Amino acid sequence: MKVLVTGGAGFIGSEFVRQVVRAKYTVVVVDALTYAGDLKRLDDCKDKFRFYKADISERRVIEGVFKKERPEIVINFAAETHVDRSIADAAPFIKTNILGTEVLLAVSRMFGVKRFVHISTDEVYGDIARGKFVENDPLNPSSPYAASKAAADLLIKSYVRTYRFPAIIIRPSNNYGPWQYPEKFIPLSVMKLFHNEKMPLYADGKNVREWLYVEDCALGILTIMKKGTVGEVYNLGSGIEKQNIEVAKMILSILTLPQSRIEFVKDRPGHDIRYRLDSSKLKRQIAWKARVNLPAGLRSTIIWCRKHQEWLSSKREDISAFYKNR
Ligand code: NAD
Ligand code: TDX
Repeated sequence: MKVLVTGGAGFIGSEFVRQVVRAKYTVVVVDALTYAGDLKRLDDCKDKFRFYKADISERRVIEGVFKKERPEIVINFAAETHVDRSIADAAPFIKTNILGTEVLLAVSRMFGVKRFVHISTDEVYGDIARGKFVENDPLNPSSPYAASKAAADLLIKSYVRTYRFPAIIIRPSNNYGPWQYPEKFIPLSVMKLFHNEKMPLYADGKNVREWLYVEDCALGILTIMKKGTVGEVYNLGSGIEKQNIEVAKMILSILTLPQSRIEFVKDRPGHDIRYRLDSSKLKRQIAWKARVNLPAGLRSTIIWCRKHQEWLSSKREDISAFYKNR
């Protein structure tokens, strides 16, 4: 089977590419290589896939790739992904996450793709003070990022209903692990600590996220790609929920640094209080379960960050330029 992976040079996409190559699929990667994309993530399997530097919102270019490659499965990771950037400027989020998804849907339909797997997010539901979100809960996004992801989900649902288009939507919770772009909370904090800076915690640090190790997430996606039912939505969460301040303290303890290295900073506007997914549908239907616990995942992420300080540092200028201009 030939799989076309968009956003394969990104954080989760690259881990998925490694796993799908290992599973002996023929793999084609499409990625625009934005600030967040980096082919270095795929150095260890670079001769195992064909690569196209292309923007998913450019219909003619995407048609050209499909004409040449004729993929049977399409899996869409490509997106603008940082909530803070979407608050500063929503336009690229609309272009890639909504228009880009529409182009992929239209072209996949035109070429008779057998299975279209879209990577959505837990953020489409908004936040939840108590309990867990199930797949048919209403979408109630808080940030422009989450709104653009929710729009894509609705478009896909309309394709399923109108054209019987064979799509599956997956909604993962917060990922962390090797190769995450260090604008996101965990690698940003580790990188700052390495540079003798403080880790910035928004507000009082009490916001809650459900943390999923990237290898577990990619394996979950691969399993759903193989065994999932078309037309369905699957939540993909670890069940490991923690306040940001608890995560911060765990990182400091691994690095044997004092809690005075935490700095409370101005909150993100519209900051979602708590995310939590009910992933029992996935466990019931497909038998997937997260394997990596948070202490072990954080430890290996920090070891990875130490080994890849040069890569992390190469992104520092871009990240401080963004946060300076906020
Ligand atoms: P990332 O920002 O690390 O990577 C995104 C990739 O998409 C990059 O390689 C980038 O170059 C590429 N890209 C961006 N715009 C493009 C375009 N117009 N055309 C082609 N390629 C383009 O993101 P990630 O963290 O790996 O997230 C992957 C997917 O998973 C996204 O759809 C995101 O919404 C979703 N998701 C992420 C998380 C998380 O915690 N990281 C959680 C839930 C869902
Ligand atoms: O400097 C920071 N300080 C801080 O306290 C940053 C960057 C974040 N935070 C907080 C905000 C969140 O409560 O940490 C938590 C995690 O923040 P992010 O890493 O920005 O992730 P989040 O906003 O939760 O969104 C992530 O998970 C869902 C991904 O970036 C999305 O792409 C995914 O859909």
